[in-house]
Amino acid sequence: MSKKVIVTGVLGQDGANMCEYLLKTTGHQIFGMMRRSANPNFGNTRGFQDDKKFKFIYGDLTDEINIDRLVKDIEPDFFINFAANSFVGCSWDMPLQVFDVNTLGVIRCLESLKKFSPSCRFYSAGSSEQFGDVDYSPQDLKHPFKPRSPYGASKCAAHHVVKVYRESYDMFAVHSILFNHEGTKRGEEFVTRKITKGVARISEIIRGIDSWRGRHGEPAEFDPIELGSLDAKRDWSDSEDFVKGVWLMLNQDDPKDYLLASGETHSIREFVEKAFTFAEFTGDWEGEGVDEKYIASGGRHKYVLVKVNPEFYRPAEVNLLHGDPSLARDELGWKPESSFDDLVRKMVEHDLKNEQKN
Ligand code: NDP
Ligand code: GDR
Repeated sequence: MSKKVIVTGVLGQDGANMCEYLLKTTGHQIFGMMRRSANPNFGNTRGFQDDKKFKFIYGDLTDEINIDRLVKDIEPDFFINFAANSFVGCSWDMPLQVFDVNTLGVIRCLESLKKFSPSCRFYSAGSSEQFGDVDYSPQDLKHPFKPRSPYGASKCAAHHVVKVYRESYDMFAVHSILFNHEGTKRGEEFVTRKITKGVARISEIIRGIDSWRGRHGEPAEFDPIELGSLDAKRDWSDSEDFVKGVWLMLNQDDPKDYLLASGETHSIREFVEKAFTFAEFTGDWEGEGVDEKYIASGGRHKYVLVKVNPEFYRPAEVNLLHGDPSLARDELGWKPESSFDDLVRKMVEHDLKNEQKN
């Protein structure tokens, strides 16, 4: 039977991937919530926004009148909340806004559902940032919460709130922990997309110049990719795999929190090397700390591909994240289809193609 699904954060990465997945695999009516903006970017929704089963709705998690009205009017069967201020890096600059959206926003959704659609199944997007300064690896659901940023703290608070509503009001509400997940819809300020966009830009410039091919000509001129911590390690997966896992969680008999991760960890440095490899460049790291650079090897010129800019260091860093997805594998039958190499290759190829079109 056709169900009604509200997906928040539809213009973002996961919201768009979830809508796309549900439109492909279910006959459900999907309501994609976007907030009002003067110049919205529909890049992530273009592939499905004209589907008859899809409808945009305006909503903002900071406005309870708005959430109440939407829930009352639609009476959703599923409410999948991907909306958030999701950028850890800016959360020190706007901690109140981060808590307003990421924590109070979750309370607003739960309150509306409790009042107007109590049997609706609610998903809240938890984060590996909740583990923060980790005690052991790989992290599982028993790992204590030790957040290192206002963002991480806001997601810990949301985690407790969801549990309280589940236990107090018998609601189907889950807040499952997602480790980093990326893809071609990823925002450009996140490190993976920043790297793959940078690789595509630099690759196009260098390849457009004869000197790289060993002929004559001036060296290419370009700005290197500027990064902060190169040694931080993350457990990266593909967002398209994760939305399938979230949908499985929402279709269990009983509400329960899970953890989605690849089970592997890689440093930013490794991501850089891999991304350049897929654009057919190799390089060597030279220097240390803020003077460290990634220099292209094998060409006629000593091109600096990446350099460190301390502006991108964080007030407190999460140095290592490495998740244990075995519970989701054993109980949901979920496992990621994309490997680390698949993910990096897909993002680089996508950005190279876009760069060539420009
Ligand atoms: P994005 O930043 O790509 O998308 C977040 C979306 O939320 C955006 O479309 C944004 O709108 C919307 N939004 C922000 N504030 C509000 C608000 N006040 N009201 C309504 N909508 C709002 O994030 P992702 O898709 O990557 O992440 C989805 C969720 O998963 C987030 O909750 C994130 O914290 C969490 N998460 C993500 C992980 C990842 O690696 N991607 C890992 C762990 C958790 P606009 O487009 O207008 O800016
Ligand atoms: P993260 O993702 O903070 O893990 O949060 P991000 O890609 O921003 O950072 C990952 C790591 O890379 C280091 N880094 C840089 N990061 C950015 N953005 N820009 C840089 O130039 C740069 N240089 C190095 C960071 O310091 C960090 O260690 C993501 C988000 O999707 C959250 O919403 C989500 O909850 C977590 O993943 C799990």
